[in-house]
Amino acid sequence: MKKIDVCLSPEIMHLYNVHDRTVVVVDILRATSCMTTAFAHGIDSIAPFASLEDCLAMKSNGYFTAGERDGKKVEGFDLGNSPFEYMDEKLKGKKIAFTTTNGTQAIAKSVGAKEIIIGSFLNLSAVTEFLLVSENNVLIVCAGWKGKVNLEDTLFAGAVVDILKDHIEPDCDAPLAAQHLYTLAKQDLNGFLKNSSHVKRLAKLGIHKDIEFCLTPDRYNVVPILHDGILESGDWNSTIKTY
Ligand code: 3SL
Repeated sequence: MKKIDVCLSPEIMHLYNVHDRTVVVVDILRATSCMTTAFAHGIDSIAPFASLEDCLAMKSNGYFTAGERDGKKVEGFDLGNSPFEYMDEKLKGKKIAFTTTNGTQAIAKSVGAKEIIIGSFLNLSAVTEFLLVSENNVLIVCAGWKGKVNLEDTLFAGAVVDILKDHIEPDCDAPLAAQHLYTLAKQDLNGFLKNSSHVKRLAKLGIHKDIEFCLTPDRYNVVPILHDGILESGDWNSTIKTY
């Protein structure tokens, strides 16, 4: 049977061997939810960067620059980190260079994996179908917040483990812990996360509608996949649910 593991923080990535794994990078609030939304709305590709400078430099190559630091849009960037910004018609067919506090750092730390895909509640079923069909072992990498564990990424990991439980064997206790947590939370993700650190952080910035949107399962049928350092949309983009 294939194996599934969950890395609860990018700080402990060194404990995992990713060479034989499909890594699912997840940053529910909000980086990977934005990426999923952007592909569902027709952008061409996303180049993820850990550093602000590298991201900004892509402007001269015709890229839109996008992302945040500490939740706020970076000065001089074209776009911030709200999924609603990525629904804009003018982005169709465009290339985006993207950097965020945690999400794109987690992608950088996953390099070396057999395959890297992007997960969010928005494309939960598309991701689990993708993993089911693939022969690779799986590692879900939770972006967390500056090296610390967060609830929303852990809940997504738990949802994937729960859906795949009859097909993939947990590799250690982190997948089981995530699954138990998801079982407790799944009836009301919003309510469960009410007092979580990043929900409170975003609420202080007045970003309530993003939270609700990012916690909605299965809005989109896309699976962004990293090829030579660039995220592209997989072949799963057949039935896009309209928002
Ligand atoms: O850290 C990240 O990658 C972001 O998603 C954080 S925020 O939601 O924009 O604050």
